[in-house]
Amino acid sequence: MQNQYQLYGYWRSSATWRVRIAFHLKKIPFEYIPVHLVKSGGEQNTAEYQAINPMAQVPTLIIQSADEGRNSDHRNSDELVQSLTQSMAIISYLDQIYPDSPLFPTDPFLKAKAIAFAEIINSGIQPLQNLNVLAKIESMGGDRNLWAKDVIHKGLVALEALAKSLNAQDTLVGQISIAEIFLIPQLYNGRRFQVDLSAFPHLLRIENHVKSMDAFIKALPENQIDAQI
Ligand SMILES: N[C@@H](CCC(=O)N[C@@H](CS)C(=O)NCC(=O)O)C(=O)O
Repeated sequence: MQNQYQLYGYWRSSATWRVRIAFHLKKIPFEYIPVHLVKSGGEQNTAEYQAINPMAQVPTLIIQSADEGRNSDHRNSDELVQSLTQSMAIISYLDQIYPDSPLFPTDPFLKAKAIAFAEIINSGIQPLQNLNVLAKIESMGGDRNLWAKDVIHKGLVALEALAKSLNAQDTLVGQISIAEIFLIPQLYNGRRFQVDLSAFPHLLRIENHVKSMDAFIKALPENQIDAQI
């Protein structure tokens, strides 16, 4: 089976960034297709894009496979074209298809802790500071930057407590996992919204450990073809 991957994303999207890290950790080739989230009201809001992602969000992964016999979104002769949304689902898929460099610990308890850590970000922080939420806060007369700073700070407090409880050293659970994949983009957003990160020594130690790794460098926003620095 020969898979070809197209990743629809945006350079500064933290959810896309997670998937880029996973691709690079696993050394899987992929094509990156920029979706500009801001220009002209946001390309994610076009009918064409919403046909592949009805939530009007990035990332979306398109999988072109020469394999036969699977459910597909549509079929071109002997080629299957499938799509996936949600960074956690995409990363979990890649991890099962490419089991080298596993991104989930095998120990059930540590696996659950790594997922909990990632989910604090995935469901407890990022959705509250997403672009469309900040625009809504602003349209209701609120201060978008203060709001984002507050929700990120609250989540990072919980992440630091979780890391401390595991006596985390260079990684959360003793290996690179979804915990680091979700953490690094969230710390970037913390800095963007002026959260004081000095109160989170365990998180900074983990960041310091992974930030010089090739996969994490390649996945950085500023290293993407659509980066606007
Ligand atoms: N839970 C989703 C989150 C996706 C998401 O929120 N994407 C943001 C960028 S990080 C987005 O596309 N925002 C567009 C908008 O708010 O209009 C995932 O992990 O893939």
